[in-house]
Amino acid sequence: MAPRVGVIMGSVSDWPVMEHATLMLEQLGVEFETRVVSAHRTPDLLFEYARQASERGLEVIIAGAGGAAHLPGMVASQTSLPVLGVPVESKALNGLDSLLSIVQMPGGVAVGTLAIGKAGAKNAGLLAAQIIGTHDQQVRQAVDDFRTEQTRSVLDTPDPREQ
Ligand code: RP5
Repeated sequence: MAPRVGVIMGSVSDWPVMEHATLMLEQLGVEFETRVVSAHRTPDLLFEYARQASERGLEVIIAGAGGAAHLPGMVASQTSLPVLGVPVESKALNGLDSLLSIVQMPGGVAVGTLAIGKAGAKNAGLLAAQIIGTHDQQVRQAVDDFRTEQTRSVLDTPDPREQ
């Protein structure tokens, strides 16, 4: 099946975080591709990837980056597909720099910014599936089933000492 979600990241060093987006997509049965695309080190590739994304059949792009995290915003400038930005923890500032770089977009070019790190990557996968679920009943059902199971697992172990 052709990928429906592009999971891209500024460096291979982002993979341990961004992998959590792909694990969620896998769990929900959404096809995806993964690529290293750097705003600073491979700017031509960034433009090519973003401009071709829609015609290649992608429906959502998840972009993770750390530090001076320009990748999500620059991708969003080149495509009207929804772009979900994941701030990756940086060594110097723990990801606060990444978060602010991604979230503070100028009005008129939208990036949906998630939480810093693993939770953000996981939720980016989930949100991508929810976006696709607006027009794909099977994916919507997979999201609903995931949430039902999540609720059940919390209710089944109400005592934290029994975890
Ligand atoms: C960013 O710089 C990447 O997204 C990564 O989070 C950060 C550090 O990259 P490496 O020096 O580890 O390749 O562009």
